Amino acid sequence: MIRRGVEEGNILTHSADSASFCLSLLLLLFFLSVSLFVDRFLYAMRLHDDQLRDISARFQAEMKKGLSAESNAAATLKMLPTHVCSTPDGSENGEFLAVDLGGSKFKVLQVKVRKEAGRVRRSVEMQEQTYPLPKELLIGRGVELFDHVSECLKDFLLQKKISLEKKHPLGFTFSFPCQQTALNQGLLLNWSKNYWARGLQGKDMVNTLRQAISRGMDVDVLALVNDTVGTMMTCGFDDQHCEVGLIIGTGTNACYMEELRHIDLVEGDEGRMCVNTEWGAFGDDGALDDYLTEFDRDIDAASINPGKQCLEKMVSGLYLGELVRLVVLKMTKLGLLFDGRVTDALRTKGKITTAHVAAMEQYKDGLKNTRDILLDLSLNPSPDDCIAVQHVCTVVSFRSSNLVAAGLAAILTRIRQNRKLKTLRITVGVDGTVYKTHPQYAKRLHKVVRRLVPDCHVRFVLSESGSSKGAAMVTAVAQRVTARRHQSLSSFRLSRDQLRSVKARMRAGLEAGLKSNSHSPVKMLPSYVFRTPDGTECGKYLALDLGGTNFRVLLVKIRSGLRRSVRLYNKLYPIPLEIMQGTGEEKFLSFFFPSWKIWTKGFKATDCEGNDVVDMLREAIKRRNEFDVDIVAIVNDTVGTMMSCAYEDPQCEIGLIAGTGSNVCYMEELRNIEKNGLGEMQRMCINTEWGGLGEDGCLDDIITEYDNAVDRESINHGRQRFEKLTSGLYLGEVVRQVLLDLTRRGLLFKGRVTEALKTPGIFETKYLSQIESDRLALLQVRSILQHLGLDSTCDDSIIVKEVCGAVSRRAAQLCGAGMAAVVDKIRENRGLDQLNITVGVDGTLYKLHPHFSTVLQETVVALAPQCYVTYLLSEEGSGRGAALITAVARRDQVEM
Ligand code: 0WK
Ligand code: 0WK
Ligand code: BGC
Ligand code: BGC
Repeated sequence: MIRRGVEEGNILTHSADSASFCLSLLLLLFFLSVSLFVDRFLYAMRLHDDQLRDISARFQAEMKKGLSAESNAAATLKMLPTHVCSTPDGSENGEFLAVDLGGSKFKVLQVKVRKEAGRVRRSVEMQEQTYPLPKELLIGRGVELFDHVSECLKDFLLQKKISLEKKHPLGFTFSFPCQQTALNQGLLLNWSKNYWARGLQGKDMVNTLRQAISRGMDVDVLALVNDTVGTMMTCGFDDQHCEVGLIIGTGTNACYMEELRHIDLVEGDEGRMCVNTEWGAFGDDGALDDYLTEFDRDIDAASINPGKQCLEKMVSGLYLGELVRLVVLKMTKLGLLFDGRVTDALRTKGKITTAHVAAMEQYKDGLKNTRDILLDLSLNPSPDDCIAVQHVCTVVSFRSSNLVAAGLAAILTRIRQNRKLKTLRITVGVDGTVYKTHPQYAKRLHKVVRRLVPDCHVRFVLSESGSSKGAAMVTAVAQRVTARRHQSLSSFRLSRDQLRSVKARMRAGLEAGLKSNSHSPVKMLPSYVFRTPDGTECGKYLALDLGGTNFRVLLVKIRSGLRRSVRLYNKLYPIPLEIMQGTGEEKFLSFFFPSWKIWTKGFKATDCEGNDVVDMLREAIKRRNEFDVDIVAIVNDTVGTMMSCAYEDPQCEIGLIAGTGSNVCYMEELRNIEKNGLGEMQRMCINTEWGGLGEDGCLDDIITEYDNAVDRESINHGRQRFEKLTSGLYLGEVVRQVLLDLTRRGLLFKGRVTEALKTPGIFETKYLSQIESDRLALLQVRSILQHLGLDSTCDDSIIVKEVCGAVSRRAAQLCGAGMAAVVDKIRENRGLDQLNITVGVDGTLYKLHPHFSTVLQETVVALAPQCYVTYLLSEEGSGRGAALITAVARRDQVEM
């Protein structure tokens, strides 16, 4: 009663009759005098509002320092990005496991979030199990600590009869500072509280847990969450205004939703992200030195992490009891308490716990508890000793709540200023034994906060179910995003068996195409090139190179003999779209389409298909009547590329183009080519035109809805299906279709389908190469998207990069499967167990994409292990090859 009176400063109103009035007045005065005497002794711990405002201002300054990339390293408030970008939005759903490590209790939980039919609100069911955490594990080998976590997790699954076979998404609440670059990744910066397990600092805690878990359980660790973040999300489940998480427990810390544009350590400037302030370290640089007392210094010196966690050691449960003990010990040594008689117990570290402090400050039984506790310390307390010690507790715990209030005030002010609000309405989710169990802590804190930030309407919500419900929410979001994303991208992931079957289908296409009167979509066009160059070629030749990204005119000088060489001069000419899709007459000579067959890629000039292009070119040259050329050869770019490379490497018998289009040629045995009038040479180069594979539906099982959309919008609907899965003209469009779908489903670009995203051809394949380059930071991905008029967040950039990767990887694998079919056919043609062969390659996709060539080569190795394939990049383009072919043809004409 008296104590409450003192606390609230209105004692005299309670006692009506004169005698008891005098008694209570006496008691009050006695109480006050003792308290005042303690107040004087602990003057340095009694912080008034100006001091709190001063601390709050220092705190705000340090927050800014921590948010800025330049000063973060020096900042004590590490302001760690958590990659949690939104509070629960009602769509979370599913069953999740959660591990809660770092608080006073180590818990394993299962959280079921369900949307029941006909009910607006989702229900959350939780089952949990607390497991012991032997002290030696906290300071032993880190792997043993995580092995213990894994054993408890297994025990939990068995106990709760949760299937071990089923894959369980898991959210890991880990209450220590972690540097995170993603939700499912976090490097431990340092231990705190009473944890000091060896070998884990700097390690990824998600991987560490995954490695520990692997035995006999199928658990997918999807999110690493700090307990403050888990607490904010838990309270955010019921209160959308909850954007701050606060822990006052064994340790102390806070997180809040910061504007992304202020977080330098994360790319993106739209929206918000939750930042884990790790405020326990505030003061580690001396910023609180003028408020530190000798007791704080003693606590720090005796701790397992001296010099670290300055604020935490003034505030949190691991230290409050010890602070009280040190104060009481000092006062006793000074003869101010217990007549100066110090006991061993009082000298013993940890003998007064924070639970004791809470008990001593109980309204009703506080003094009695104090007496009992002091007796337990073998002390013989007088009544005023008890009052004094109780008041020491009050001063110590009051300072704690005041310091927390100062930190919170800094955070709330920053949020209000970020949002340019006059008044901020916000909820703070709280957890931790000190806040929960100390009788007056919460009230004191609320009061001081409201005094320090009157322009913030703050609601405090105690987290009833710990931080794991929140961790489950974060995991649910992660799972949903990942699942949806993976779902869209899973159709691009081809298994080894699927690739083997594509190889077999390509092989079947090659075989069928060689048949006379075949209708195989793989045209297998004879090139009439019977052998590769042998160095005897010589002469000066013109060459035209039409069909790739650039149209080139070349002059090629070939010298034979010892000083054999090929020198060429070339000039690039743009081909305006209106000519590509105008009349045939407006262009021609030696080019790279299935001559007198069909246009492919971006070409659609009229009156060409089915006509002899050599004639058309001759006509065109005649129409100009300015010069005379003798068109000797028409060569497909694959053949030109093979010849050009074969000039360097005689083993080169395959030409591959992975560029705007996609195609391959190779030296086939004449006996296998059923087409008429092909002479008695041994081999001939066949232009496969493999781009047509799938026109008969043989690829429909791997073709996705996105590919069909690209085909529908192309100028040659239903044609070149393999090409549309593998070549540069289309990959960007496939990516655009996937991004469009993900955006329409709200998984990307905040669901905003912009005109840019709807514009065919806007996502050129060159962007894939740029976006997938390992050197490119997410920021640059964002600037590419920006350039395309697509405003994106950092998560968006990650998703776009993943989509580009999935589409280009599939393209490279499919080309690899096709190439495996070709090299295995050549090997079998020649009855070889092993084939050594070189592929001449050209094309911007193969040359410029960071991973395409590697993935293609790896796929060939996997699907054609008996073929040792060397890849030779064609430096000079296929024009050189065309000139070499012309030289051979010329010489053959002369010899005939
Ligand atoms: C309960 C939460 C846990 C957090 C703890 C903090 O579930 O994640 O670490 O509160 O309070 P303490 O147990 O340290 O007092
Ligand atoms: C360069 C060759 C040309 C071929 C082109 C293919 O000289 O004949 O068509 O490569 O690559 P793209 O330019 O389509 O990427
Ligand atoms: C840790 C924080 C944690 C806090 C509360 C501190 O020691 O560094 O990560 O949130 O304790 O558990
Ligand atoms: C054409 C081929 C050419 C390939 C690479 C395809 O569209 O049909 O003839 O080799 O593109 O340029």
